[in-house]
Amino acid sequence: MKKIIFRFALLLVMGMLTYALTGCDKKDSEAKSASDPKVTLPASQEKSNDAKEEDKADKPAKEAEEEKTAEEDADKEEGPAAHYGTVEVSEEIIFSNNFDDGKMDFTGRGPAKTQIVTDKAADGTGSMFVSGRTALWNGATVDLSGIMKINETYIIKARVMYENGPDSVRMDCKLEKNNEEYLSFASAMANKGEWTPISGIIIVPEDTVNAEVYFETGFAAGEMIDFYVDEVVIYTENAVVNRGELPSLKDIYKDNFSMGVAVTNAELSPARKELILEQFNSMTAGNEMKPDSLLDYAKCISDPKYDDNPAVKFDRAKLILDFAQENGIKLRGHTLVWHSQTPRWFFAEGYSQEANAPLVSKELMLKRLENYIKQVLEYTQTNYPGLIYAWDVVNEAVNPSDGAEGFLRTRDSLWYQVIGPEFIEKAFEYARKYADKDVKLFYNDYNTEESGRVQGITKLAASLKEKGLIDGIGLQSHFAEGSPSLVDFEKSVRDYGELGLEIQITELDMRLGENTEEAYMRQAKRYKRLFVMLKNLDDTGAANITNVTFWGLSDDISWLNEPGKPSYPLLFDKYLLQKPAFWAVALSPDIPLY
Ligand code: 9MR
Repeated sequence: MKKIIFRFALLLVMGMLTYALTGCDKKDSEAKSASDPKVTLPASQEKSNDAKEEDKADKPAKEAEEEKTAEEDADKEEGPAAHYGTVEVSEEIIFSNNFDDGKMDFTGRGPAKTQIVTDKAADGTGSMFVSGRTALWNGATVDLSGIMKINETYIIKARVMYENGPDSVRMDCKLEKNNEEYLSFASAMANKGEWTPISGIIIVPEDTVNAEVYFETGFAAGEMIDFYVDEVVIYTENAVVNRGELPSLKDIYKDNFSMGVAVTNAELSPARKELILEQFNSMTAGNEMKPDSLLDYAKCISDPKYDDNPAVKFDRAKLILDFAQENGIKLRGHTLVWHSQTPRWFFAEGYSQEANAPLVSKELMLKRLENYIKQVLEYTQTNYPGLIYAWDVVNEAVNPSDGAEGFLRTRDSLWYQVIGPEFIEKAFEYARKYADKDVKLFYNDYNTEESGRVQGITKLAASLKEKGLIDGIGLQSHFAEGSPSLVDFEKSVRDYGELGLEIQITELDMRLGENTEEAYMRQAKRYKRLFVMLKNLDDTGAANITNVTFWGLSDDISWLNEPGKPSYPLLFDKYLLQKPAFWAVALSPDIPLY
């Protein structure tokens, strides 16, 4: 199975049309500071279609006509927007069962029974009938251990149907990964008596021991209905991508800020590495340098000498640290002190993992804090000198809705509960003490444009600055299509900029509810407005923006994706093909601001 996708041909035309209809004059409060700077694009993209039309106006009609025909021919071959790239996808089926030829790969789960029937079929002559269920989890299962591979992405398609029971029922397909834990693979609402398509996608997690794929009904069922399954196919996609010649984001913004991307170990495939190195000059570990990755539990409990001097390990971070070092790409360190992704046992007496184990004294926790920071910085600075240029020393410590003094996060922060509000200053003090002199220390937070957070963060950062403990503020910038307002965002960046600290956009993404070409274009325009604004703020000195980091490389791997509900927030799609959002960030004239 092979198909070639010429991407965004239609979309480019739509974009130009929108531009022609609305231009840049459209009244929208976000337009205020935005201009549309021209950047140098590869020769094939140097001129907008408008400019090409103007050129033609000067030529004799026949010549222009011949040229137009030649262009149309080229378009037929490559697609009108060839610079959006192509992808050739081949599918490899790893499992299929259509129940037409007597082959039955499924067995019953629990007391359920599976059998082939020939009086019902979504297609062909047979289907699988699942009956005798006494619990929701009873259903039909097939063992694909050894066939489904860890970290590989699989797509499932099947048809399901039931005849007796409620008017509609949620049908689920799941992957059991280690004899007890399971993940959603596909889900669909089926109406009584109708064959319903069910499809989904899964990346097999690293801790998978066995891979059992099974069908069952969801809670909506109410009763243990019998059901039919047919036309089951599970496959992987291999894509040969031709992105064409892309401008490099790190070059486009070299006079303003470095361009970064967050990656996790699972994402460091050869194709991804190549794209990262082409486009970015800064990286952040998405998870591998957080306390829950670096703390070495086994060692911590192995000897009382670790009680105030927690042991750390870098085996999970190594892949990213090595890749960055070998390729001369700098790292943002993320993150030393955070209420989340820091195990409770780190705060507990004797590093106990008991749920209610008593927490240590403030004095002991301050020692653990200092020594943790000391070791993380010493290890990275010794083994990877000069690699980490900035650290998020404290992450998300402000939370106005907790109602505490200084707008600090209290309710879910063991740092606050064990040490009190001074944990923040202490963390910066220790980081300053052990960090090499060029390493920049950042306070990092989300929803940073909200007025309460602006107040809380400004107050905190101003006080740290007075003591010489902070160099910058990290604005995570997890955006949606409609929020935050770019007016509010710009105002907050100006406010933070006035503190005279560096500003970094540390976790940028923009979630979408759908992947239609219209939605991609709306996203692209908003990305463009944002980048025009950021460049302008930096050019005019309103804020010293030193880095912009995307929280992920491609849409298929994002913290925003939920099972069955992808989010499409980034610059590249699942094939690593550039989206309109990429051209927007590259400031291509093909993407209008509105
Ligand atoms: O991207 C990270 C995701 O893989 C983790 O599951 C999640 C757990 O909290 O953390 C994500 O990264 C977060 C970052 O460290 C801090 N700001 C919010 C990010 C998105 O949740």
